[in-house]
Amino acid sequence: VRMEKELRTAWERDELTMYYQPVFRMSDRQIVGAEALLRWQHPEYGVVAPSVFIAVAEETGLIEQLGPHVIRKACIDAMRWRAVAPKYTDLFVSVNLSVRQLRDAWLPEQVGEILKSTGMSPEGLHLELTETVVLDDAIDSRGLMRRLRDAGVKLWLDDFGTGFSGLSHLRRLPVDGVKIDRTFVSDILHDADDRALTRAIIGMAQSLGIVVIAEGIEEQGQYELLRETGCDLGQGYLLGKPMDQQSFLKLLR
Ligand code: G
Ligand code: G
Ligand code: MN
Ligand code: NA
Repeated sequence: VRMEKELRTAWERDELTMYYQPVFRMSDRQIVGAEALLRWQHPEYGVVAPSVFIAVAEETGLIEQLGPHVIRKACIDAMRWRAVAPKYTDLFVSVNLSVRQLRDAWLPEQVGEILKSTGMSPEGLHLELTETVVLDDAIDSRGLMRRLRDAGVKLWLDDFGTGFSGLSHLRRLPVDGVKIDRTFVSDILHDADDRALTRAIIGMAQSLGIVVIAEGIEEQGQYELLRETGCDLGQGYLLGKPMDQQSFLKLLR
């Protein structure tokens, strides 16, 4: 209850900040975008992880206000990255969406309004959904996903492989890309099964014509193996940790 109250005022008190983790093109290691990751800098508890407060925000319905705030802020920040240099004019920003947000039938309209008012190009906004969201029967997720794509934004399937329900359902989902979960990436050099699964995901994505992103790349060897296997994009501590807007702008410069 206390956290709920505090979370309610956290946004107004500027305690919630957006961190950005750069996403790289594997072939030439150029930055092509960044994932927005929310942080709560609490005056007493210190940094509260999103795994804790996003759950609270979902249970209390606060996410319905917080969600659009996050998308808007991400678009505003991305417009600033794009102004840094000509080679960055197409940088994308990706935002994580929770289950509850996808239950909100107004989401596509809200997203449309945010794009218009911030001037962000639709294809520069990527939304990350998890398999559990997509497979939730209580939501018309496919209908919502189609409406979002009609607005021009890109949809990514996050944490792919964890809710493993077979690669085949990927074919039926209206998504533009998949993110290979970092639990597979972390053992890719030592575990033949994880390597095989990663290869299968990449092969499947290629045949469907969708983008593959590997997350959690921590070692040079993992990077090279993924690049050789045909993975398009990557992120991870090896390449860049989540950082605040100021630091991200500095990195781009
Ligand atoms: O870096 P990290 O600890 O921030 O992220 C932990 C989890 O919190 C990830 O699963 C990430 O998807 C989620 N997360 C981070 N920011 C947001 C956000 O703005 N909205 C939602 N729904 N989830 C987020
Ligand atoms: O669920 P989602 O994929 O949105 O969560 C991203 C999470 O992964 C964030 O908590 C982010 O801080 C974390 N992360 C990003 N890169 C790495 C990495 O290289 N190693 C580890 N262990 N975590 C990472
Ligand atoms: Mn994510
Ligand atoms: Na993920």
